[in-house]
Amino acid sequence: MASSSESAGEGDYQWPWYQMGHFGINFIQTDGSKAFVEGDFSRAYIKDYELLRASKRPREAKPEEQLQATMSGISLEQNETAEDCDSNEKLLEEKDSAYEVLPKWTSDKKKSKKKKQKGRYNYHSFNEYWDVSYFWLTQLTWLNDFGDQMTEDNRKELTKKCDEMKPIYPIDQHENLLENVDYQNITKKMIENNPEATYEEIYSEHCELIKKQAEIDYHVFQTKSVTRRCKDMIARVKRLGYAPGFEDNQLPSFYNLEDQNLKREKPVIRDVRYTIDDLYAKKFCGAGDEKTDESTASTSDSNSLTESQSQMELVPNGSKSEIRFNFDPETEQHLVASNAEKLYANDPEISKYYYQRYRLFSRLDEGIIMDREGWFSVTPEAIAEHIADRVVRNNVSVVVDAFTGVGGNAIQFALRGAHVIAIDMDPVRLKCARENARVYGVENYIDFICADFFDVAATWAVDKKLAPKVDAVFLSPPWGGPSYLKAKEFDLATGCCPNGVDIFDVSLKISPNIAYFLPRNTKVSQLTELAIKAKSRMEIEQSSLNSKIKTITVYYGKLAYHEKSPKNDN
Ligand code: MGP
Ligand code: SAH
Repeated sequence: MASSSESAGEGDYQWPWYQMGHFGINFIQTDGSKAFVEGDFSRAYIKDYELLRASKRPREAKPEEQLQATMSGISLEQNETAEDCDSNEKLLEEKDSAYEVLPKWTSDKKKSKKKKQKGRYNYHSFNEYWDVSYFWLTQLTWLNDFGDQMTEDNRKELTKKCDEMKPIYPIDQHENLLENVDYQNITKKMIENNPEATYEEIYSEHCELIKKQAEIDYHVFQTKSVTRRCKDMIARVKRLGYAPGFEDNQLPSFYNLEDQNLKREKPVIRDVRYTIDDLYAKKFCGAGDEKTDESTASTSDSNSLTESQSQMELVPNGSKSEIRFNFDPETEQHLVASNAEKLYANDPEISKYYYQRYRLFSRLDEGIIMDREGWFSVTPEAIAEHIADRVVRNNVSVVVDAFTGVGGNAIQFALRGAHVIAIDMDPVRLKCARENARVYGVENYIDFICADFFDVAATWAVDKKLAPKVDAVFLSPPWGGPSYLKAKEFDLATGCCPNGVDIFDVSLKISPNIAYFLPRNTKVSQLTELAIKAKSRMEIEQSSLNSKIKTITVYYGKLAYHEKSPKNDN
């Protein structure tokens, strides 16, 4: 490999990027055939200090302290009780300690009443759920484990209280809490290991363990809810008879890459079979406002369906219907990014991003909306700008953003002059993307398609008539959550969800020009294997943001660095 100080990114790129090295690898494949992959390593030097500084964290808002505050319902009251009964001296054998150690439940009565008035309730963060459920969760499980060490009266009293404490809307996993094995004898091990432990020590450990388990359950529940709302949405779309695509494989030829001022006419998308954009609905289908039975039909499904129903309206129009997504500022304040400080105050995983908020969207205060996953997966604006700068040139004018999320990349592709086909299977996130594109003034240059990317690719492969001519595909799938850096190397196949190798395979059916946005610790060997499939050169570009390598973007096809390779020094 030879290194080169040559600037590959000289010219009109906003951020400089450099070729760092060139490689050629011979492979002998499992079937014995030979393959050769040629490619480059490069690095883009991107800076957003100003945006980072503008997002600064106020001194008093330390998430650790706030986390403590949330726990205070347990720990503070527990301390009071501990003082009251001088319980340091009371060991396991003393009958009533198991009951007296419990903090008093008072204030939550109000909270549960409040929830009742609201009717069906969606929790927008684990802390919100924990806030209404921790007394019940910790005390009912305590009763289950240690009830036999209480007096009959106290046991009865606690049983009654637990009933009152139960939140009106526990998550599915907690509906029959005592039948859930994960919550049985959760602290018993600790006693086995430390028979001298006081009830205070045991109870404190008990609360920690219950919280950890509840958090796991909450995230499983949320993930399932999102999956349900995606499936539900897609099923509805299919029932309406929509197919994702464009009739006559034509997108309008209004793209003028020379037009840096973006003075383009509003694109006229002909015969869009399925779009969530209500502008198109009005223009092409003359959509009215009346809801169909389908949109108002209530189902017994929880959380997810309520949410997706509130997100969309199915609008009848004679034999045709159109799907509209409208952000409702009254009921969806939890999505407003500038409000997120409170919502995620005790969620360090997300508040970390809040204090970098303007680097995600420099116009965040102008109406950007995001759900929880949006916060940790949106591409920082400066990186998205650079990727768009790399992708939207050399006559690339139609870009498929296969995993649009809340639109960080789609917006930049459109700002750079591309027409974007933005796909996401989550109606809530796609709605965020559309609203965010509106904030940046580019919603008319983006087609929003709520569908599973695999379905779209399969439809376009089978029905060539529906497939638009696509110049490049951008891939930024889920990496399995913020913990993707925990493993030394990120496995493309098992780390991405859906499988990252399958994603690449279907993308190749749409275009050989692919930009793949991935974790910085992705296995390089897997990336080169993709180049064999693509029969193309490749380039692995590290995005250095303020001197820290944040992510990588791997370019295939004509998006990869194409200059003659530098001479090998050896
Ligand atoms: P990060 O986890 O914040 O890394 O992700 P960082 O900043 O190095 O964290 P630290 O704790 O090591 O300092 C960096 C960026 O990767 C995010 O801002 C997102 O743009 C992107 N990203 C992160 N996740 C978990 C995903 C994901 O699941 N999908 C996609 N497409 N991008 C992600
Ligand atoms: N680049 C985006 C972030 C993408 S996060 C941004 O800057 O905002 C990944 C997205 O992929 C999520 O929104 C998720 O809903 C979506 N997704 C996951 N599986 C999908 C599939 N099979 N088809 C389409 N979208 C999918």
